[in-house]
Amino acid sequence: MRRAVALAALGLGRTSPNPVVGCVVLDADGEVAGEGYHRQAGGPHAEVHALRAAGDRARGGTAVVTLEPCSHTGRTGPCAQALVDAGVARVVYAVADPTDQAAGGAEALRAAGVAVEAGLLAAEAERGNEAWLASVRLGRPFVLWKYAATLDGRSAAADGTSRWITGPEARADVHRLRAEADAVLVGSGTLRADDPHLAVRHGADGDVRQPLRVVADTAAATPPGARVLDGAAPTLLAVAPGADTSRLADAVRAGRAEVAEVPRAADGRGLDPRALLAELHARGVRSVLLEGGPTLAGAFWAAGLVDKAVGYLAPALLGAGPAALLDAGIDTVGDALRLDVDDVVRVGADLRLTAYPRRPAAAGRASARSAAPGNSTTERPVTVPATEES
Ligand code: AOF
Ligand code: ZN
Repeated sequence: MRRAVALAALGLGRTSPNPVVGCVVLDADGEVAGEGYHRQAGGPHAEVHALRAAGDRARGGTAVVTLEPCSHTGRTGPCAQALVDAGVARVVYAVADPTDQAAGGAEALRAAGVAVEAGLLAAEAERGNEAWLASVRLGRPFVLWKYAATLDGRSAAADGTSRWITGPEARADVHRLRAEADAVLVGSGTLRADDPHLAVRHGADGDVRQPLRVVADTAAATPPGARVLDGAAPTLLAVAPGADTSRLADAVRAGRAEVAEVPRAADGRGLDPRALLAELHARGVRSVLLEGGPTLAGAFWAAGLVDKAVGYLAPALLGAGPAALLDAGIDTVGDALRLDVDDVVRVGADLRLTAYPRRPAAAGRASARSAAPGNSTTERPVTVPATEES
């Protein structure tokens, strides 16, 4: 199962709106006969890849899958039936399928005489599929807030400069987060200050799937020359209803950006974060990397819409300049948003801290908790390995 979870992770960022799934088929002697993972939505499911690789050796064997095999005919046939047809004697899966559409695979397998076991390494498999599981349970994309700050919590200096607070290793790590996300989101303030590109750097093999670049651009003020409008990756500009989009017309006409109207927040400041997530969800986005800036992040935290936080902390001090997070609707320390630290590692000269909100969104709180198992059940010690992460 651990191998199946690792296989599933190879699909991160490529399978939306579908889950990441890994599968290992063992032959009747318990030897690995075939492996597979879900590579892209609409393509064969993990079980089908693994069964194909195993061929006749699947007969009398065991299929180990990170997610309950599906029982529906969607874009591909039911995996439960494919497992039965291949003569698999036993199926071990980690996490039950939470969708109405595909659930019921375990029952179908049992009815066909296959031995079925559920829950093996469920916490690890849940973690590996946390974005998709949360999106199914919450009905909106999973939101990962990423920030970089100095040890005194500042993301820019007093003069507004913010480039390269963290080192190259941390920045490379951010590209990994981007590649795993369906969409990368920034506010118009960050766009104006940093003119970020938001695309994923191509690796040596050039095999990279670009996330949707999204700008919360309330007033449609993105300059025509902004780097996000370069066509290197799809771009969505979310604007308030009735905003004057004439500045964006050229980019839209050239197919370098799309514009979507999203309702304003109730307080009139910026767009409604929940409505923005709904717009993205409707476009197939199941995970969002919220990259900044502090105002937009504050609005998401205030709305209880952040599911996970990754902070890159540089061993540097500024003493003045904006904080990594601005107004999140908190006036008194008793109302502080508390998080549970999942892990802390060194990344180059910097620290990377991963944490889950202890009290997630009021709506769907229980679901959000169960989507992040480390958050509730498994307390993990905080360790800071001396070795650098590559
Ligand atoms: C996958 N990959 O490896 C498994 C899935 O859109 P469809 O017809 O491919 O069906 C998608 C559903 O099938 C998905 O939401 C999940 O419930 C189930 N299992 N899906 O994309 C896989 N095993
Ligand atoms: Zn399937």
